[in-house]
Amino acid sequence: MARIPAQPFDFAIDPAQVALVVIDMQRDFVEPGGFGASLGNDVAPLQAIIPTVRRLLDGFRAAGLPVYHTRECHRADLSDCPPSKRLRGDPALRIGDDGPMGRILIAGAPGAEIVPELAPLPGEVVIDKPGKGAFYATGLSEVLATRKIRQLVVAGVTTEVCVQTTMREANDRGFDCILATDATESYFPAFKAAAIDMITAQGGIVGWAAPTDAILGGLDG
Ligand code: C5J
Repeated sequence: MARIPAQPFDFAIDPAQVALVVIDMQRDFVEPGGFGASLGNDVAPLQAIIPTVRRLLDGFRAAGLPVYHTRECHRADLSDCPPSKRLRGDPALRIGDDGPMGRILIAGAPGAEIVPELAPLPGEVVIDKPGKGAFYATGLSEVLATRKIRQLVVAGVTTEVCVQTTMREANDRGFDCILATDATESYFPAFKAAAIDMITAQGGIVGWAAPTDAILGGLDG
């Protein structure tokens, strides 16, 4: 088992039990002209992590290790999008409304697709999730159990929303999680920093954090 230098202390990565989970690198969150940008967010920092997320993906693929992708999206009839979710945010542009890249966060809409640079390869599992966490109302637990995965490297957007929620869900289910700090991003730099602090505080109450190079070095080791 290789040791990855990480916060709050080294992470012992076990290639037999580890998987990469890439959260919601979807056009509507990341690309100019998408949902996130339409709400007035600067998407440039999210776009900037695409090459780093790609390096993580390529490292896991080259090592023959499992990779999972998630997409935040809903059924066309919105039966899986409760008012507690749909009615939050800007009333001018809500989940299910017609947006610049099709209906906002509806399965099958162009904006709900993963950015082409990070497109899943044939055979890679894509988890469509109606919640912020990747475990809520999805088959992710079962998929990971089938492969006997116990450790997750986590990347994607946004750090303090879907990434952090997924790490908390995973930790409660017994997974050791490490966040790739330069392969995750937020529209709000202070929220990203705070999320990393919250994850790693108190002896790693939610998990670990390390840059991509350190994680890939652990795969090599
Ligand atoms: C948000 C996400 N921020 N993927 N979604 O609404 O973090």
